[in-house]
Amino acid sequence: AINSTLKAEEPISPPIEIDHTQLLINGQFVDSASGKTFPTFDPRTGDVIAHVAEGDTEDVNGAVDAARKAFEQGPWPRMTAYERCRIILRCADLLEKHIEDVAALETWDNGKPYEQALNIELPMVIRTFRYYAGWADKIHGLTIPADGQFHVQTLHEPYGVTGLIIPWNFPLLLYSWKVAPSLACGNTIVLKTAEQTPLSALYVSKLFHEAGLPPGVLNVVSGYGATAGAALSSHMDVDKLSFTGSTVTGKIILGLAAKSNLKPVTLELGGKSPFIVCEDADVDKAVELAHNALFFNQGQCCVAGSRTFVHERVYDEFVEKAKARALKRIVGDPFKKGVEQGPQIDDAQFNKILKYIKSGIESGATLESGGVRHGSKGYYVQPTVFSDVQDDMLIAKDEIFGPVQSISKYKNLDEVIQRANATPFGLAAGVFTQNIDTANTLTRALKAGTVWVNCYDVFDATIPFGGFKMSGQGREKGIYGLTSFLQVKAVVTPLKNPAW
Ligand code: TXE
Repeated sequence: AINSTLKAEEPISPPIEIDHTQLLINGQFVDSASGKTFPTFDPRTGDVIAHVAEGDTEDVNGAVDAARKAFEQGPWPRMTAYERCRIILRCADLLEKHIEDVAALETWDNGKPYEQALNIELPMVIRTFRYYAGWADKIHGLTIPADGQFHVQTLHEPYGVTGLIIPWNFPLLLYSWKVAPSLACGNTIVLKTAEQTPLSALYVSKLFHEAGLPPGVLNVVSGYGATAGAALSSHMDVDKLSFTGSTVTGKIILGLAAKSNLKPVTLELGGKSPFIVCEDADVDKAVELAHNALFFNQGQCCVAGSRTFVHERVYDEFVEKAKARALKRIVGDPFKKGVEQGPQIDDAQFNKILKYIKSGIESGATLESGGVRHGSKGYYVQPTVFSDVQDDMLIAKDEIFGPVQSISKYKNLDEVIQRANATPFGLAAGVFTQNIDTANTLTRALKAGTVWVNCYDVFDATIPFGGFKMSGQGREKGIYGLTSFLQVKAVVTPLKNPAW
């Protein structure tokens, strides 16, 4: 069991005992069919935390069979919606009871600050489960006054077996955005976690079985993308896919879905989100917001405000203060109290980020702070700020997914609108102004799935989230996230006695 007496201020090494490393299929923890395992690493050191069962095609097939059986013959879609609601609520209660253990597991596997996992993310996960539990008995169709003598109604039905593929940057939060609405609608699930962070989903899915989830409803297959992920995406008996990850992988998954059974796909992909600081902005507040918009979660956020556009009138002051703020950022062991930034997820991401920093320097941006690794072990990167960033530089175009802030100067609103939209991405945008007309102009002009005005990273369970352009298809959270797990059936019945 995980040591629940863990104190945030005491870095723990080795932290905790890992209970669950096998695949979870049909309510049972089992080894992979091949018997193979893969290591998951502690990003603080690069040391192996545990060896986890490595799922592949045969395991995915078994998990899909279990999910199919649970959907066609099991109690889950047949019980009353209120009973489903209560099971999901019990899941949330159990998660709340074990919140410290789960947060510790998340930090250990991912490297995110323990305080962030405990106080921000896990409460959001619990809230998401409760939010969607509440929807379970409020899903209903319409009656439609069609032409002719017919009674016409729509039934909003679950798809059946849903395949969920999630990344490593917010393992449990993204788990909740997909698992909770899928369950509320009465679907069954095969979940493929990211190979970097398989642990917390196994722990929490086990809790959910304790809460009364019938076997086969929620199956978890750990493993790699090109094997287990591809097998799930191209499976002929998966009815719906929901994926969060890179745009490159999103395209592959859409292709696999099209080539197999044409299953519908929801995609939440990468971003290069503009954060626009207008000339009338409160600079101190804007600096703090822009800092968090970029550096939160080690910069590993799909919505990271990774293009900071600052009006020329406040530009110099902004750059000075952004640099000072980055230099103050507390980087260190994510289990220590007060730490704002832990290590990046793995050596691949670490090296990718350092390469982009090098390219920023070489292309002529001004390095204001950071620029190198932090310490000598693990995957820590110093908070890095570039100013004088030009739109054609790689650091202004590609998703870096690390603690690298890029600041550019602009002169007027039309120019910044054009530049902010000149990207294939369209996930989010931030607007910082005290002028309501400027805010209204920007919120309408920006091509992004979310625009935050004088705030950033507000992620309530009720607010729809998703991308324009190559940042994705469909929406998660809120009622939009629910409907993406439902299909509509029109039922038409002749009226025998049209007089009534
Ligand atoms: O992502 P992948 P990676 C971006 C970010 C990051 C880059 C690469 O820029 O630097 O992507 O990260 C599974 N069929 N984002 O390589 O490949 C994989 O196993 C089916 C943004 O980690 O997209 C994992 O479970 N599945 C993003 C998931 O896809 C496949 C969050 C995500 O991995 C697969 C993460 C395949 N062929 C990275 N290949 C965000 N939107 O927040 C991989 N997977």
